[in-house]
Amino acid sequence: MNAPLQLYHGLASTCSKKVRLCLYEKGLEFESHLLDLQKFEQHRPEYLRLNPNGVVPTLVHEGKPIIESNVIIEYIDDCFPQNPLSPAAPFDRAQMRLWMKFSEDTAYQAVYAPTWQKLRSRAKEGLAAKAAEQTLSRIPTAERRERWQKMARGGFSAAEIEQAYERMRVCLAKVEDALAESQWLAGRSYSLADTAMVPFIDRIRNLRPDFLAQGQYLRAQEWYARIRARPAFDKAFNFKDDPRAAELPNL
Ligand SMILES: N[C@@H](CCC(=O)N[C@@H](CS)C(=O)NCC(=O)O)C(=O)O
Repeated sequence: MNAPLQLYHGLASTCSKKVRLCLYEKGLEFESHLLDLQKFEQHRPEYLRLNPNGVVPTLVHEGKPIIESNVIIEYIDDCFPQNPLSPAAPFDRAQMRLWMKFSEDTAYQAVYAPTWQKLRSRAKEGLAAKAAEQTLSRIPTAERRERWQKMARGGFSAAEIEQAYERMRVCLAKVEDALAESQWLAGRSYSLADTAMVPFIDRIRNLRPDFLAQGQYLRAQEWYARIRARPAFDKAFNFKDDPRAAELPNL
């Protein structure tokens, strides 16, 4: 472990994609530690010492762990002045932070249930009758223990998946509306607002391509295409810079 920046992350994880996108936009090198989330590597004691919530991502900078994807991307932008990703005007910065909050409060909530459902079969070993008790006992927060317990018992209900789809439409409509004014979500340039939101729009597109078909949400689609065209996108979303990437699922 020599690089000043160490990233503990998941290949398919939206929150990890957010951080990888930020690191590549800033042109920063980092050492990768991919975790297999369906093999519950995020609950290993050595990882919990870095991230007591037992979730990815975690960035370790010069030996100090930073958790929470939105906090991490702001931290990166604060530490490394090249290619600034926060607008200069205080009002635009406030908009940027509101988008970051929305990405966590609504966009993340829109995608996690269908995402977990899709990857559930990979977790079956750890959730099988005999193993489940031990797997669940290692999960540090009640919220995640309940979620994994639900997975062990058969997954999310049709109503919960439907609620997620409703939230996806809310996200798409909000992005679409915001882009009536500008090409980017906060201010006149690409910022952490776009960085925080694009993994969720990408995931919605993956889970429900029909929501973006037939000429719907055209401004959001053009925004997504603009971000995809940036070199950082491919590096972050089709991440290959770790031998483990070949053995893990991506979405
Ligand atoms: N608020 C946290 C959420 C992190 C999170 O939920 N990470 C997911 C992957 S996107 C995870 O680690 N899931 C595995 C688990 O919950 O056991 C952040 O933004 O960093």
